[in-house]
Amino acid sequence: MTDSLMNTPEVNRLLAKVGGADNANGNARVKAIVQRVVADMFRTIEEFDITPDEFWAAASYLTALGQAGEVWLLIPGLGLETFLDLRLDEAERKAGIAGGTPRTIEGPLYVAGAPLVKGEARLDDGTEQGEVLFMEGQVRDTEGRPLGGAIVDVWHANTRGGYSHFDPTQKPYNFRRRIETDAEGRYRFRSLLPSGYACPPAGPTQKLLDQLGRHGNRPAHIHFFVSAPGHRHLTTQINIDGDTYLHDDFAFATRDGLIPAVHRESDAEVIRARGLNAPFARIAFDFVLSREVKTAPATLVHRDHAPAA
Ligand code: MBD
Ligand code: FE
Repeated sequence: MTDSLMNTPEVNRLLAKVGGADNANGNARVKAIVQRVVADMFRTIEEFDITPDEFWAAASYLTALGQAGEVWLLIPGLGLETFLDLRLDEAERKAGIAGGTPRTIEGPLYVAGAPLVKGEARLDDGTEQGEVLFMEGQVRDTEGRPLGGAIVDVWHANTRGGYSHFDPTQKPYNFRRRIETDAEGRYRFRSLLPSGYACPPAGPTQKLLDQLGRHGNRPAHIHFFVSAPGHRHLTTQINIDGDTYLHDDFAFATRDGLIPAVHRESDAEVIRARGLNAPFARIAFDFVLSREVKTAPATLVHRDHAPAA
């Protein structure tokens, strides 16, 4: 475009003023970033010849997104949360960190302060029918040494894809526990196989996804924070194999190494021995934590969470 306003003296002066480049106050990093982002918006408006009506529709959209509490939902939908993970992966590669369980995004539905139990937990409260899941494994370091006393903080959706706290029909901390590993680094829980999550169909996130020709579904998954003193905090998820959206996640969280086999146990003896009367699912999954190092960015991310109930 030959008649660009970008880089004209007038727009350059405007951008410098906007970002406070002409004053000595404020925060230098914030100033530089704001100036860049606003300049990028100017350029986008110009390049796409965005009309005032379109611009104000976007302003209304952002207002609605915040009012609906969906900022944290659109972020993974736009791949931004995955991009942050890719950057952490890259930083770890550069620092020579390798061999740990792959990370993937936290997502917006963690609640701090879930009940802490030793070794073994039941995550469902028994009020819901569904396919029983037994999941177990070991937490180890990259040398294969078991990490006893590690914390496996697990959370997942119910059989309708809803998360307690955000879904008022569930009791507090349903499908949420912190499990402390035993001396052999083992954890184990009984739960129900979750269903995938779908963005609220009438919400602003889905409204934008519609404009992009995209769905707002996630494959069924289980979230984990895994931590042990002296080791890098792991944020990850496993996917339930066989889900329609396994490789078509609106939040881009599916990764190699995070799709364990789901074994169906249909032996009548085994079913009875577990006190059940129907076939159940079984997943084995071990977590491997890397040693903490000073040369790589921290993986314990500080972000706002839903307040503990
Ligand atoms: C979820 O359960 C989730 O994990 C993400 C990333 C986004 C929306 C719902
Ligand atoms: Fe989730």
